[in-house]
This record gives sequence, C-alpha cells and structure tokens, in this order.
Amino acid sequence: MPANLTPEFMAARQRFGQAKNDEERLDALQEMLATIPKHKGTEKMQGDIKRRLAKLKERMDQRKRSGKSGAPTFHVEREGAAQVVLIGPPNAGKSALVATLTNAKTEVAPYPMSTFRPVPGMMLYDDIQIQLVDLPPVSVEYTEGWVFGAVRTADAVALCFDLSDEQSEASLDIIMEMLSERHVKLIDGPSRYADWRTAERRTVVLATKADLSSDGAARAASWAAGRFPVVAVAAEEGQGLEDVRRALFDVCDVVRVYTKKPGKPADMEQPYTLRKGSTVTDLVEHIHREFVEKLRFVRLWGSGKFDGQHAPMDHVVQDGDIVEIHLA
Ligand SMILES: Nc1nc2c(ncn2[C@@H]2O[C@H](COP(=O)(O)OP(=O)(O)OP(=O)(O)O)[C@@H](O)[C@H]2O)c(=O)[nH]1
Ligand SMILES: [Mg+2]
Repeated sequence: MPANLTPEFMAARQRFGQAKNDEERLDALQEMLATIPKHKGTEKMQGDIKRRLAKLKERMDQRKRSGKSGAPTFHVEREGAAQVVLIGPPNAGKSALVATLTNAKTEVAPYPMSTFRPVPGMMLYDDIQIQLVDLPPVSVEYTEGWVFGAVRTADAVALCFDLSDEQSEASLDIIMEMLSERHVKLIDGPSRYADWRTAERRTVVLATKADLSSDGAARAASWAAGRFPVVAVAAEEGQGLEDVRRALFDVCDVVRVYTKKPGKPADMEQPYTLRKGSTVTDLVEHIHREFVEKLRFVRLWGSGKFDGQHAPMDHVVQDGDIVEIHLA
C-alpha cells in the first residue's frame, strides 16, 4: 500500500464502499481521483480508479440509452456439468478464486465492489468441467438485486468467508438473512424441499486468504459448524486449490458415468454427468431419448454387486460406474 494517502482520499474511498447507487459511486470515485496523491507509488491505484470510472460511466450510459430506469439483470447460461456461484461480502476474494481456478478474466482489486456483473469461467476437475460464476458482493450497504436470482438458478453455492476480515461472521449472517428473506436457503446435503417457494442450494464455505490467518480456518469452521463443510484456501498463494476443486465438485452433487459398447473397451475420455441419485433409465434417456424404448438390458461395472452384472433400470448409478448398453 503506498504511503501518505490523505484523509480526504480515505474518506472518499469509504464513501465509495458505502455508496448505494451508481450516482453516489461516481461522485466518490471522482473525489478519490481528485484527492489521491499524485506520485509514482500511487500510479497503479490511479490507473485502477480511472478504469473503474470509465466502466461505471459506460454502464450508466448504457442504462440511460436503453431507457430503463430499473436495475440491470444478468443471466449466465449453464455450461459444463454444473454451475456454482461464488457469493460473499465485498473484497472477500471471490474474483481471485475464480481467476485462479478458471480461464476467466475477472477483475481482482484491493477495493470492495470491484465486480458488478457475473463473470463465468470453466474449472477443470479431473475429466469434467464445472462452471464457476463470479458475482458482485452481497452486503446491506449495496447489493445488485439480480444476484439473488443468480443464486436461485445455480446448481450450488460457494460462500466466501474472508479469514482476514474481523467482520466476516457478521457479514455472512447478514447474507444468509438476506437470502432467506428472498426464499433462498443454503443447505448441506440433498434438498429437503421445505416448501415450494424456497429454493434450497447446496453450499460449501470457502475460507479465503488463508495465508493471512494465524489460526487456519478455525473461525470459518466454527461459524459453519454443523451447517456447511469448510475448505481453507489462499488463491493468490496457490494453497488449498486441489481441496477446493474437490469440494466444488462434491457440492454439485453430480456423478460421472462412463459408457461402453458391447465387445469394446469403455470410453474413459468423456463421461456423462448426471445428478446424484440418477438411475440407469436416466442415463439411457440422457444419452438418447429413443434408446429407452430400444433398451434390452445394461451391464454394469462399479456399483454393481459384481463386475459386468445385469443391472435393473432403477439401479442408482454411482460416480465412476461403467455402463454397457444393449439395444434391441
Ligand atoms: N493475501 C491474500 N490476498 C488475497 C487473496 N485473495 C484475494 N486477495 C486480495 O483481496 C482483495 C480482494 O480480492 P477480490 O478477489 O477482488 O475480492 P472480491 O470478493 O471479488 O471483491 P468484490 O468483487 O469487490 O466483492 C484483492 O486485493 C486481492 O489481491 C489471498 O488468497 N490472499
Ligand atoms: Mg470481485
């Protein structure tokens, strides 16, 4: 952090973090640019502020041009085996994680509120791709309304707990409350369909910036105890990334099933991905609707009692199963 930032700049930056709309944000950013000491040590920050100003103006212009006074909405089409959204308070390290785990170019910045639209990226896990979606922060001060819709349409949620922030417990309590007011419930384990209005989403807590914490992820674990699994990670240091990948796969509740043609070796390159709990029928239907009618029997390697056994149509397939399909 460069030295001698003036109190005027600090005040403007705080105002930016607390801004409730784009007009307030624009005003605070302009003030930040005017009051930042102009020397070599602040060049990067100056550039950063200018870029944000440009983006913000463009967004405000776009909104004006489209004639809509209402808030923008975004929808990210699902790609890959499942879609996981990252949510958390401002500055929690969500973008840093998405940028590290995927091919996405999402902005990581030392200020809160740097992400203002969804940024998707594909994460490779073994032989499948999982889509991660970086989202803007959720806080009482300011939250983009469409973020809750993005959580609803996702398959699962990664909730970011910033280990370097003393307020993380309180911030996450508030996020849970805000979600619950909108009938979104974060859960661990399969959905229980509490009521028809409530969307239940499986959730894993990612304890971020583990490199800055002296007691590991203990605080996050204690906050999440009995509710969610917790994985500690330091995206920028590259710590815990393998565990995070595994946890993100687990939270998606998908199984990989490989298929083989009779008399041929199994295709171990491209598995089919199905929701956990899917049956042989679901698999066959997923491959080709008409196959269900033509299906004579299947043989199964993996979760059957013995390899190559004939499996009933309602047999629940497991991750890693190989299924040989015999059609009429
Ligand atoms: N030490 C450390 N810093 C991190 C780590 N991850 C992110 N940061 C820093 O934390 C700040 C915020 O990171 P972002 O990824 O932009 O946070 P965010 O949650 O996307 O922020 P918003 O989009 O504003 O909500 C940046 O200055 C990052 O460099 C980490 O693993 N370790
Ligand atoms: Mg971000």
